[in-house]
Amino acid sequence: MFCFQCEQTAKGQGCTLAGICGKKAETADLQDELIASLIRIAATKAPDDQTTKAIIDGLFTTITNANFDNDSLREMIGETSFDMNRLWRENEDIRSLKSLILFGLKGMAAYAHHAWALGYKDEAVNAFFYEGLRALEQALSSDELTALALKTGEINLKCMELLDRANTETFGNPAPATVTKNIEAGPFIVVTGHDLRDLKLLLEQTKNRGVNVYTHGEMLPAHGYPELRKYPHLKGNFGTAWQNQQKEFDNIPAAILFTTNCLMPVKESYKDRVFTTAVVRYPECRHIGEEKDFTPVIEKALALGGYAAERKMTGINGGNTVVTGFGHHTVLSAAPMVIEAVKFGALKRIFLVGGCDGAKPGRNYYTDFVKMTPADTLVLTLACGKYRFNDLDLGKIGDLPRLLDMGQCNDAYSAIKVAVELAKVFDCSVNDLPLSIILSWYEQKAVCILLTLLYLGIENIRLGPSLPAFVSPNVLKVLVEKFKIAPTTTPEQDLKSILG
Ligand code: SF4
Ligand code: SF3
Repeated sequence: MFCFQCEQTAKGQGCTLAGICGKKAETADLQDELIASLIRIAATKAPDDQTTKAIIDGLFTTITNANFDNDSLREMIGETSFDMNRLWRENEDIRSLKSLILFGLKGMAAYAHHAWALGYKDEAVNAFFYEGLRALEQALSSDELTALALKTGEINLKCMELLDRANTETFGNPAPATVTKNIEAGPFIVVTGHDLRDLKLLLEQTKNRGVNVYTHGEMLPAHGYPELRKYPHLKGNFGTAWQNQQKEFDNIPAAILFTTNCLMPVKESYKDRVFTTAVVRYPECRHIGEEKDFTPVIEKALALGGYAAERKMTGINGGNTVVTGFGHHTVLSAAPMVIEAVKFGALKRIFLVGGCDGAKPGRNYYTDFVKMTPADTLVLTLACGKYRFNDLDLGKIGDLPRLLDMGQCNDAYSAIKVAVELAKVFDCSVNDLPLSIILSWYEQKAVCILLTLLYLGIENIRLGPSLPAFVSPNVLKVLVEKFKIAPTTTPEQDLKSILG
């Protein structure tokens, strides 16, 4: 096996014997074979809905922490004519650029999958899956591949916009919501991942069943959407970020439904209560198919019975509630206030501290960074990295909370929209705004988002906690020279250089 697609890759170089994520060598090889078969499909088949969906779901399946089940992978693999090892042994710059494209496609496939589930598709997005995959087996120059990597970012912007439209037209515009970390007595289901449609279906099916539903991880922003928050049995948010699940799910008296990554190797103490759906699979864990009949999940929750009494729970900093629901609609409606605050000096800078959380040490950077931001600054956040600090009370500027959770990783679209609108108001470019972007990356969705930011020409992004192993020294040189990307250092040093 060879895999270096995520941030926790072995020795910062590549997993070769087994994945640090728990992925076995055989699974990694099967995932590569699946990608090879998708490349062939892209090169030989005429695009139609069925083929496109197979490509999207195939790519999404190979994302970090989603599918550990060899049997299901074997079922998805078609004919191949390309060996992925050829790519892994390529000249390091070509390999680096093709990896950026492939991993970006994987991340984008996740977003296309969620939009598709709600009936939203986009021709340009769909066509690019074919174009991008075909490029992986073609002899292209560094310049051609760099252009294609940026095009991946361009198309991903369309894809995130599509998903934003799908989510907001289906579930309404998110509005601020204060969400409890406490768990009430009685049966409950914890639902995690990014798929809002799965949550909606589960909420419908648990109506009047005496089962409460709690979000986990990237499902937290669901509490902001009117068509989801209207269910009284959608109670609160369980636990913290994905990398703590083996501890937090240990012996949990509830059923857990995974709608997407990040799934960690499932421990015996809760294996019987983990359910997967869509592209997530784990050997021996029950899978809910496309009919989305969640009866087994509900029955499991009822049988386990939940806690006997209410459990007071907190986030990692001891806070008892978290706030979410600051999508572009809400933030832009507060724009006049933000503009006033900037003009009168009450607001000096906006930080976007967003991205994935992860298991490797060094991620306290993000907690410390947010804690150190001065009182006359705003902190926008999104994705699962926010669990490092989202239970902190940062106070307010006027009526606006200083910490604004914009949603899931795909809601990077919201952040981009807000930045572009502010730039218009101040009649400057996004790079001239008092805005600093501090990204944390872990898996491939962060890759497609980074490519989108680069496509938009956004400079001075700080990227951590470490740089991707698949970025070769020459490619890094381009990123640094052209986009002024910088690795994160220490919170003190980075804040000092940003604030001057
Ligand atoms: Fe290693 Fe990450 Fe690949 Fe897992 S997904 S095998 S940890 S690089
Ligand atoms: Fe998190 Fe896995 Fe990336 Fe959607 S859930 S951001 S890591």
